[in-house]
Amino acid sequence: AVERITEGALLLRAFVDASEAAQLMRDIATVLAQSPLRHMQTPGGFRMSVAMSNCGQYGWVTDRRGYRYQSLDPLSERDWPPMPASFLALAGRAAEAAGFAAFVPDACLVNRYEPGAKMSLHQDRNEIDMTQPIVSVSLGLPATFLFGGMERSDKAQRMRLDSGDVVVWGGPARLAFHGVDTVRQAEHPLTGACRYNLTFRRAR
Ligand code: MD3
Ligand code: FE
Repeated sequence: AVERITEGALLLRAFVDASEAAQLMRDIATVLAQSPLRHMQTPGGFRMSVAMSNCGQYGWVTDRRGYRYQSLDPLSERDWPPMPASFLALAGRAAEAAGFAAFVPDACLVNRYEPGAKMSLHQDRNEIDMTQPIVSVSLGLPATFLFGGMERSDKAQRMRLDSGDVVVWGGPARLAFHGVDTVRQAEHPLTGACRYNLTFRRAR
């Protein structure tokens, strides 16, 4: 089923089936064996509750110096791991279903939420070409996604994202404020006690 969240944003419920999800989890493990999850620091000096890693040509990082994309993993000082074929195929298929032809992401941020983790309202504005969509894939524990407006002070809509749900953000929605409410303790057969989110972007 496809739901329109707002102009430019489509929610593809249960877009990922169980066998594809299992393949994605194997490929996440391969990525994380090379570039482990870590709790990055915000420019203000706070430790993020979400643990992150990346794959693809560029990775999103934050530290005391700011938010940015870079081609080297600051932990390993090596390239990020390559984007697995399963990731590229899913991102392209989801973007196409939402009307974005030929989406080829050069960055994939892997977010892991343990119970208690959250992501405060923010905009994604480190990418160069804002006409390129962002594709996000949820796996494991459910979360309440917060979708605000174009101003930080706009009241946020809340929506539940379940394992297998995919959202494609483009057009006017691309610069909307968004976040994730605190993930609640539970167990999921795919991931155990956590939620993974893959966000596919065109950084450069
Ligand atoms: C709306 N991640 O990594 S994915 C992020 O569930 C991020 O981990 C959340 O926000 C997560 O930056 C939300 C959904 C999402 C991703 C990018 C967006 C929504 C977006 C960009 C613009 C508008
Ligand atoms: Fe975001």
